[in-house]
Formats: sequence, structure tokens, C-alpha cells
Amino acid sequence: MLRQRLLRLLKENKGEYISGQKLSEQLNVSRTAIWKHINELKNEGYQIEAHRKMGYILLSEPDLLTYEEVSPYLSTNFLGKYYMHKLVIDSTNNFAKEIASNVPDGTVIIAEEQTAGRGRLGRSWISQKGCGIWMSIILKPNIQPKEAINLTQLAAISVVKAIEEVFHVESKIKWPNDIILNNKKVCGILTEMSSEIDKINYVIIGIGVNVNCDNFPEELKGKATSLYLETNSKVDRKKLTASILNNLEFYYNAYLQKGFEYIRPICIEKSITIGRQIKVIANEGEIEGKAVTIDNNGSLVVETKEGKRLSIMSGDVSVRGLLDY
Ligand code: BTX
Repeated sequence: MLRQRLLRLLKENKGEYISGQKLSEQLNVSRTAIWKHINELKNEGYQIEAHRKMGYILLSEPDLLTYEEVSPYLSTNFLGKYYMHKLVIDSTNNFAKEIASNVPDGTVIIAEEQTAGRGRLGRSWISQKGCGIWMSIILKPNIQPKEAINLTQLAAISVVKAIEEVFHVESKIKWPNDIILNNKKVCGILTEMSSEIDKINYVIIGIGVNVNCDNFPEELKGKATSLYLETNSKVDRKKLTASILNNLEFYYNAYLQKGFEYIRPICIEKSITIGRQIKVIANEGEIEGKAVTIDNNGSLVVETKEGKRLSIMSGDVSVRGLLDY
């Protein structure tokens, strides 16, 4: 695409003038076509100056999670090769569901703002404009539907690893789907699936990370946080997005080849749940006890007051001393 090639040239020469003549020769299009695309880029927030004799100079890029802005940091083979970026959407998971059957494995949908971001069990997810990473990843793994719960944990360790890699900050996982930083929620994961009895059609992993958000509604103030609020500095959303996808592809491949056992130690090491008193609202009803470990299938093992050990495959977990419990 001309636009992408033009942007690549401008980025390679960032801070230096590149003449309209040179651009038109290298891209094999007219100078008018270049000028038209430059204007489009400017409208999208690229700061580009034009000088009659010297040509064009790229001074800065917008803080947007477009493919052009994220891909320089991406090292994946299939995740994010098909990538869609929206300025506003109701929910990236909703949109992913609509298109999942017709797009390739590893498709990524990212929005700058969600007007109806969803959490689990019909809850809502606040997704303010330009301050977070609101994305859905469509996967089509050849695994049993009951194993899909492992994918939430894969996503969780990928987010934790990415935060560590990019910002050197340690976050923890509240099993199975929340990322906790300094006792508050910095990220949530919503995994949804379409399947037949023994075959997955697709899985959608929705990841919401509060990156540079500096304000939450009153009722969330004690529970929600962002990387910005915890580190006191604005964070590069592009690098973090790419790092989450890079890590996710790595752990996903490892999981498909070696099974859950490969990632189990990381899930345990990064867990904020294990060793603590918890309450789980599960299919089996309400269970209280101590979280002991995560087993080879990815289930949470809970020991009740009566000394009974139960394996929980999924459920809504509250951890004593965390997030108002
Ligand atoms: P959850 O059900 O575990 O968490 C939802 C609860 O978290 C809410 O009821 C509220 O108390 C709190 N909450 C809401 N918004 C935020 C926020 N921004 N930060 C911290 N706490 C919050 C977690 O569900 C799963 C969230 C997945 C979000 C992604 S974003 C991309 C994709 N699209 C979509 O609609 N959902 C997913």
C-alpha cells in the first residue's frame, strides 16, 4: 500500500527532510499523489512539515495503536498479521464475534475507545478514549473446548511479562483473568468462544489494559488503577501492545506444543491468589477456602475448611484483602 510505504520512508528519515522528488521516484507515483497522502497523514495526527525546496519532514507520530505504529515493535509470525484499528467501537469482542468466521487465525482488533466495553458476567468495562489498550485477538486452536480456559491464563501471563519487559514493573494475576498492580486492577481479560461438542470454531481473547488513564469513576477509584497512576510516568502504548502480542504468540505456541505444564510454573509464580483465603462463585455454588495451587489442567485447587480439596475450572474469585473483599 502506498500510504504504508510512504509512512515507512518518512519514519526512516524522521527529523530529516526528504524531497517530494525523491519520494515520488522511490514510490513510483506522482508528486500530487504524495501530497494527497501527506495531507491525510496530517489529518490523522502525524506532524509533518512541508518546505518548498527541501520537501517533507516527519516531526512526530500520533499516539494511536494503528498497524503502522505498532508493527515496528512486533516480532510475531501470525498474531496481528491481520490487524484492524478503530477509533470508536462498542466492544472489540462484539466486533470480533461478527467477523471471526471470515478472518484468519491471529486477527487482532484494537480500538482507541469502547462505548460498551464488556467484562465478565454482563459487567461493563470502562474503556476511555486513547488511554488504554482495548483489543481482541481471534484464535482458532485445534484443542478441546474444555481446554480453552487455559487461553485466559496464557493471555494473563503475556500481559504480566509484557509489563515487566517494557516497564520493569511486577504485576500479579488474580486467577484466572485479572492483572493486579499494587492491589488494584490494571487489566482484565474476557475470553469468549464458539464451539461444537469437540471442536473450537474460534476463541476471542479480549484484553483491556489501563495504560495512561488518569481518572476512574468514583465507584472504581479504590479498585482500578493504570500503569500511569502507579509509575507516575506516561507509558508507550505502542510498545506495550506489541510486547503483549509477542509474548502471547510465544506462550501460545509453547502451550500448543508442550501443553499447560509448560506455562503452569509461570502461572503459579505470578499468582496473587495462591496461598490466600478466597471465595469462589462457581458452577458448583459458592466455595470458601484457601487457594493451594494451580493444577496441570489450569484449574485452581482450593482447600475448604473441612479439608476437602476441590479443583475449580472457572468462576468468579474474590481474594481476601484484595479489591474490597
Ligand atoms: P470483570 O468482570 O472481571 O471485571 C469487570 C469489573 O471490573 C466491573 O464490574 C468493574 O467493577 C471493574 N472495572 C470496569 N472497568 C474497569 C477498568 N477499566 N479497570 C479496572 N476495573 C474496571 C474483566 O471483567 C474483563 C474485561 C475485558 C475488557 C476487554 S477490553 C477489549 C475487549 N472488549 C470488550 O468489550 N471487553 C474486552
